[in-house]
Amino acid sequence: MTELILALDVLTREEALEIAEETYPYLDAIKLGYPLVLGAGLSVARELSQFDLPLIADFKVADIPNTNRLIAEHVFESGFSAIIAHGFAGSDSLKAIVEATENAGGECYVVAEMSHPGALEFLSGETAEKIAQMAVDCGTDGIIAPATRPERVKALRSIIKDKKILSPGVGAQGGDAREIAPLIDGMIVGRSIYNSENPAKEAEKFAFVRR
Ligand code: NUP
Repeated sequence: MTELILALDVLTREEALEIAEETYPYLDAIKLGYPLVLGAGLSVARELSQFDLPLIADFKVADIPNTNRLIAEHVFESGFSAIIAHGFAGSDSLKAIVEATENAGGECYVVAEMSHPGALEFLSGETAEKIAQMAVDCGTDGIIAPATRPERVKALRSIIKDKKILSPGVGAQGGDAREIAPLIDGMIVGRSIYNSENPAKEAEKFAFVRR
């Protein structure tokens, strides 16, 4: 079954807790990124841990190895169970995160190809495939690949095989949940759920599609 991951990109602690409270029965994980953490502080992760779901830190970490390690250690100490890194900084930078991830017993995902149109300018095609291969070689848990381009997800799957593909871009960015669900391990959905009139009902719909 494809997991449903809520991208909780609201800007305040109150909204985050409210949406999480409404939707958590339908979710397999919650992904937090800069919008919420900059708005509410990193401590919001501890507060969200009350819903007993894995928390993914989408900080797309892309620095030198030492800084990457410091960031990853801090992320895992703050209550997250997974971290998302960029791959373009190179294998030494990625290995530093993988090491910190293993020490913390967490998971690490690498962005192979992004879901928005501009991704095609730099981070797609052969580069994305090289990043996917690096994700395998460095021992990560999987990659992030675009729900907006199912044919690219299939190409990347042939490289990463049984590692996980988490895929954003469904709904607000135009990706189709039914088409992408069978190709991936986790469907990341943000605005279609948290901006809807009834987030719980919307989350339930996505939870149904992913089966
Ligand atoms: O390639 C990516 N595309 C993408 O949308 C990599 C990501 N991490 N994301 C994130 O997924 C994005 O930052 C947002 O948190 C979520 C998609 O949200 P939405 O388009 O469903 O609102």
